[in-house]
Amino acid sequence: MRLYNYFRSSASFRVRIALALKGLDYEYASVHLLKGGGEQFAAEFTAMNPAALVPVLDDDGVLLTQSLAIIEYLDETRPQPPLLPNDAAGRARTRAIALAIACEIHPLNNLRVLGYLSKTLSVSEEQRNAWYRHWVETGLTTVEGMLVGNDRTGACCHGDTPTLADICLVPQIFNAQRFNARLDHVPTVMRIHQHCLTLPAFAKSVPALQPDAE
Ligand SMILES: N[C@@H](CCC(=O)N[C@@H](CS)C(=O)NCC(=O)O)C(=O)O
Repeated sequence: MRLYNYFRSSASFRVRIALALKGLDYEYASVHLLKGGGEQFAAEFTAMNPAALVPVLDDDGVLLTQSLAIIEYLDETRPQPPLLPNDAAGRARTRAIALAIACEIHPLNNLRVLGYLSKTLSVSEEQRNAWYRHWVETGLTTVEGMLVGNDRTGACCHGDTPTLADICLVPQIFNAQRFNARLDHVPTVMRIHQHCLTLPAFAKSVPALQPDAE
C-alpha cells in the first residue's frame, strides 16, 4: 500500500491513524502542498485525484480518495479491529461526530479556502485567522455538545476504544492548536484528545513524526 499524503494535512493524518490502528504497513509518499505552488496540482497527482487533494491511498492498484471513504474501505477489507460500533445507532452516532468535523469544520479551514481569502479576496492575515478560529471554535462547540453528558461517550468519543470519530477529532485539534484557536471551552473534546494520544497508533501518526515533517 502507498499513501500519498502530507505531514500537516489533517485528512492525511486521519488515514495514517486508521492504518496504524489496523497494523497495516504502507509506503509514505509525500505530496508537498506548498512547494513549487503545490505538488497536489502536478499532472501525475491529479490523474489519481482530480480534486488535487491529499490523501490518496493506492491499495495494490485500487486508487482511493476522500479520507472517510478510505477509512471505511479499510474497515471493510481489514475488519479487525473495527473502527465503527457493531450497532446501527452507535455507527450513526460515530459517523455524525466524524462528519461534524470532516464536513462542518475542516473544509472551511482548508489551505485552498484560506488561500482564496488572502489572495483573491485580499483579506488580511488577521481577518483570515479570525475566520479560521471562528469556524473551528464554533464547530468544536457542537462536537463538545455531542459528547458531553452522553452515556455512550467513554474514554473515546464512543465507548472506550477508538472509532472513526476519534480519528477525525485528534487531527482537527492539532490543526486548531497550530492556529491558536481557543480550546478551553471544549473540555470533553480535549480529554478524549489527550487520551487518544496515549495510544500508539495515534502517537506515531502525529505530523512531527512523519518523514516529510519540517
Ligand atoms: N474531504 C477530503 C479533504 C481533503 C483535503 O482537504 N486535503 C487537504 C489537506 S488536509 C489538501 O490536500 N489541501 C490542498 C489544497 O488546499 O490545495 C478528505 O477527507 O480527504
